[in-house]
Amino acid sequence: MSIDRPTAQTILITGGAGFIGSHLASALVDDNEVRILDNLSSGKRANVPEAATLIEGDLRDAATLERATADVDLIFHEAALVSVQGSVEAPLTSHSINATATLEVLEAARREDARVVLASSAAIYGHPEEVPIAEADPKTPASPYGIDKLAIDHYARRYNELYGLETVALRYFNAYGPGQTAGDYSGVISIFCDQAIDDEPITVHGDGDQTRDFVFIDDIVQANLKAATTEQVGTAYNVGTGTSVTVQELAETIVDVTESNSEITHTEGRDGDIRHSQADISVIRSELGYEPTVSLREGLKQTVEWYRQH
Ligand code: UD2
Repeated sequence: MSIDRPTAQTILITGGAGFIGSHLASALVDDNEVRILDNLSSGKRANVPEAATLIEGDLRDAATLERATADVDLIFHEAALVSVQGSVEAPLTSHSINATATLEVLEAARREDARVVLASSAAIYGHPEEVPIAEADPKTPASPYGIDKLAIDHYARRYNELYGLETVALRYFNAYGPGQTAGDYSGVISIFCDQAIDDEPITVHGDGDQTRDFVFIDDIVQANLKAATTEQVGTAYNVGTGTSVTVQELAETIVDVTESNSEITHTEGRDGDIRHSQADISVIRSELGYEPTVSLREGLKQTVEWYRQH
C-alpha cells in the first residue's frame, strides 16, 4: 500500500495561485517544499500560502519553466485556460496554453525525472451517449478546450509507456468550492451563490433538467494527493462524486442554504450545453482508494460561507 500524500518532496504546482492549485498548495506546504508557477492572469497572489514560493511568469516561456522545474520531484499541472467559450473564440490560444505548454511540462518532467499529476477534464467526453461515464467510454470533445485536454490526457499516458515517466491524468467533473471566483466563465455554483446572496434572480439556462456531477474542492485535492503517491501510473481517472443533480435542484438547494429571497428564473438554453454528466468513479475508487467525502449540501454551505466573507 502506498501512503496517501507526498512528504519531504520538492513540488511544483503550475496554476498554484488559482482555485484548484492554491487548495493543493495549502494541503502540501507543511510537509514539502512547494513552488508555484502562475502568471496571475486569473490566479491571485493572495491565494498563495505564505510558506510557498511564487514564481510569477508564463508557462510558455522556456527559461521560466526551466527555473520552475529545476530539481523538482513532483509536478501538479493545474495551469490552464479554463474557459470553454474562450477556447471556441480563440482555439490557437487555447491550444498553446492547454496543449503545447503541457507538452513542455512533460518534457521538463522527463529532464528532471519528476512525476506529473495533471488536470484533464470531463470535457474530453463531449456529449456522452450514456451516464455514468466510465474512463473507457467514447471521447468526442465538443470544444477546442476538450480537444486540447484529450490530447494531453493521451500524451500523459503515452509518456509513461514511451519514456517511463510517472504520470497520472485526473479528469475533473464540475469542481466547486471556496475560492472559485464568479465571472462570465466560472462555474454555475459560483454564479448562483452570488445571485442568491444578493437576492437577485437565479438564472437557470433552459429547463433546468440538465444534470451535473459537482465535486467539492477537498475531494479534488484528495484525488491529487493519492495520484501523487500511487503505484498506478500511466493512468487516467475520473474525479467526481459518482452522483448528479439537476441544475434546477442545485438552484433550489442554494436558495435554501443561503435563505435567499431570490426567484429562480429560466433563460434561453445555452448553445452546445451538455445534457447529462455524471462520473463513474469505480476505477479511481478501487485503484486509488478515492472516496468522496463532502455532500453537495455540506460543500455548498462551506462555499456560501466563503462568498459571504469575500
Ligand atoms: C464544466 C467546466 C468546463 C468543462 C466541462 C466538462 C466550468 C466553468 N466549466 O462545464 O471547463 O470541464 O464542465 O464537462 O467549470 N448554468 C445555468 N445558469 C448559469 C450558468 C450555468 O443554468 O448562470 C448551467 C449551464 O447551462 C450548464 C450547467 O449550469 O447546464 C453547468 O454549467 P457550467 O458552466 O458550470 O459547467 P459545464 O458543465 O458547462
